[in-house]
Amino acid sequence: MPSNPNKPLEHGLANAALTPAGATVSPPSRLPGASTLSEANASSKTGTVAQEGVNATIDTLDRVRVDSSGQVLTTNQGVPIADNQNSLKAGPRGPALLEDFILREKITHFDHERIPERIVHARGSGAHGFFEAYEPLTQYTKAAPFKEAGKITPVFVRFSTVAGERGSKDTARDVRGFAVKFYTDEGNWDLVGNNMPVFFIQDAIKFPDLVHAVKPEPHHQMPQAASAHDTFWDFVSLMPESTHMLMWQMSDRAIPRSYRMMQGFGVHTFRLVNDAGESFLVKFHWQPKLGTHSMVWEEAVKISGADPDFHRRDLWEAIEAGEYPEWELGLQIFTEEQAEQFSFDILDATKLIPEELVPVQVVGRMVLNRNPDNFFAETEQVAFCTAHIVPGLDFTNDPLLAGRIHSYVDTQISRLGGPNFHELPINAPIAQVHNNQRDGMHRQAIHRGRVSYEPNSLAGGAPFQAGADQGFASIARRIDAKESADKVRIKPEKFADHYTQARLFFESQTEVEKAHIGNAFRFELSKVTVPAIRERVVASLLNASPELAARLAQDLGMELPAALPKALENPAAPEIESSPALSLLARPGDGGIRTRKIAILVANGVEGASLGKLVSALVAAGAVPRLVGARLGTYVGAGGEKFAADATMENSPGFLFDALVLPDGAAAVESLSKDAHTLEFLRAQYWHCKTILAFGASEALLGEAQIPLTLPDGSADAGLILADAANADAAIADFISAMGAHRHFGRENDPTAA
Ligand code: HDD
Repeated sequence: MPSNPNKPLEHGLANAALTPAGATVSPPSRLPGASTLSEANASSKTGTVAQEGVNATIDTLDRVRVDSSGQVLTTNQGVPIADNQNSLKAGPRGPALLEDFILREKITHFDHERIPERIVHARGSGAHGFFEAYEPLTQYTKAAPFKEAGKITPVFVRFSTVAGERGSKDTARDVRGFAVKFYTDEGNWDLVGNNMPVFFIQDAIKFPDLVHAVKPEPHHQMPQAASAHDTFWDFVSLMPESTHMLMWQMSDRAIPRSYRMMQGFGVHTFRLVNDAGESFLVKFHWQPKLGTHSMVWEEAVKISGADPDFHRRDLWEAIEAGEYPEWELGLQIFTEEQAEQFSFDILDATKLIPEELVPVQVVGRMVLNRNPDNFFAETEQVAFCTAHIVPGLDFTNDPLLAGRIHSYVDTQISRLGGPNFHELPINAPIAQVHNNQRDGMHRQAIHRGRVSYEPNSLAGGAPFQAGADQGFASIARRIDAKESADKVRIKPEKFADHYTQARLFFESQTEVEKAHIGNAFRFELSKVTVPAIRERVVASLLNASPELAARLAQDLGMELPAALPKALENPAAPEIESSPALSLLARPGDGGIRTRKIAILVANGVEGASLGKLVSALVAAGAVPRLVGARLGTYVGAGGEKFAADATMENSPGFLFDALVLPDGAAAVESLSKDAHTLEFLRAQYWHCKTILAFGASEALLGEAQIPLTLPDGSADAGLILADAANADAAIADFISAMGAHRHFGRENDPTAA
């Protein structure tokens, strides 16, 4: 089969002539006479009202999809292969022959199947979807996705960790990448953000240093996907501007429960530009519909062993199940004049704009509704570049952004093997591409005619400049209203305030979150082998939070050092001291349990009636119950009912589930109690603060696992529900509502802090 199934049609040939007998050729998605890749993808595919389950992006990939079902095996030249088992040899026991072009093509291709992994964000997962605008935003921007209510723009999104290599675990303590490619009618717009709204450094010139510090140490390539080592903390302790970001990175944001349950941020201040050429400053926020939820650290560590693909699997399974993850896009729109009044500089990526100063205005939603067909072709080859913006958007002078505008295009050239990476199907815009750029490695487009320059008369002057009305035009602005524009290597004054917002973040957390931040610093610094580095970190933190620094000094068994000298002794007074929106727990979602995974332990003799009711209630609430036994196969209940186990306690340990149900039935409880996995399962659920429902006789298992029935302060544990046959309905309802609270942190018991 030809690799392009539409080839015969493009050339006006009858299908039958080049198609193996019985095979069908899909209709051409490529327009006859089209001269570039993107012309195949008419933008009329957008602009309709969002339809759940329909995704305009993927239609455009039809021309490159290969369906080999029922087809004959061929070489890359389309030559049918008679034998794929034996290489060509001089006799059955003779030497293999150089002539064997089939063997050589296969091996040669295989030898080159890997491309360099991303220098950062190598580990990631992607999905297709769409963005839908709620209202026209034309008063602020002429950008295509915001032109009218109901406007649909296809997107491809890639989530990632930063430090680990391509095959590393998903649940590392790390920042998560949140990169969105909008295939707009007027070209591709890449919003390449993270799940945290600030960054470690203020100037791109420090990025290679930051990355070299956090990556495995160069002499022995350890540790993998972890910041808990000397070089990272050495660097950041010498860069106090990183303090605010360190607070975020040590918070539970760095161990999200799911990609579907984390926020995304564009980080930098960007510009919106309207038709009249007026510009407004803007920050981008993605808010997950499921709320923001995280793991606890010990759970993340264990999951990384039991299922290193935990987040990848979670995203994939949710989309396959039709539980499409959804985020709302929020904008903080503000003016230059407002920005000048702020106590911080909006060009400084280590600062955020508290929602109390500029509220977040929700302008649309993004739904991810299709998994990629092929990981390499889509998720690996997708190339995000901060330089990819469209008319209606513009940059600011953020010096971190400036470096990024260069870096992403540059890195794709080496990662994807040349300057034509925009022609890869996943990267090709749905807007048409017409320019005089030619040739280069792996060029796909076949340009017609002899003109590849401008101005020209031989092609009637085409392609023409669009002009400022239609085309992208950088807005004209004075470089700096206040100062002369001397060439300098200095920072604006407010950049030197490294601690005010670090304090704001810490003070905005709940007590539980503060404790987790402290634990995370303690863990990381306890892995640092050079005491002077630990001291420097604590000395720096003292400027942000004496409470945190004092706790750390105690936990690390060291004297509280003197505070690190500050770059700016008297920064401008902050507008606010606390911003509740910065707490992860401030966005619980709707309290529902959709897509939550629940383990129901089973053994022979389980009491079936309560389990039947439970499963129906969980499924009705959108949750995913799984029967977990000591082995796979069928178990027989007390009433003779049959239950098939979906998983075993060995292959799916307790920490992979959001909640646990222990069944009733004396015989079942007895056999479960004899299996050490049961008690491990139960303890993991309990100490990771998850909801547990124990039916009837299974209460005995709680005792065996030494699970306290009340919280350490003596109060009732809302996440531990005991049920008997009489109150089963009420208990199931309590279980579902307790699970909606996600975690029951009152159980936490930190020996060092005690
Ligand atoms: Fe970056 C990848 C996000 C600063 C240079 N970055 C990359 C990805 C994300 C971010 C999400 C993965 C994209 C994908 O899934 O393919 N990076 C950020 C954010 C930053 C940031 C939110 C700060 C606000 N990055 C940053 C700087 C530089 C880079 C300052 C260089 C000067 N980033 C890169 C890169 C990567 C990258 C080397 C590696 C792979 C790639 O671009 O495609 O160019």
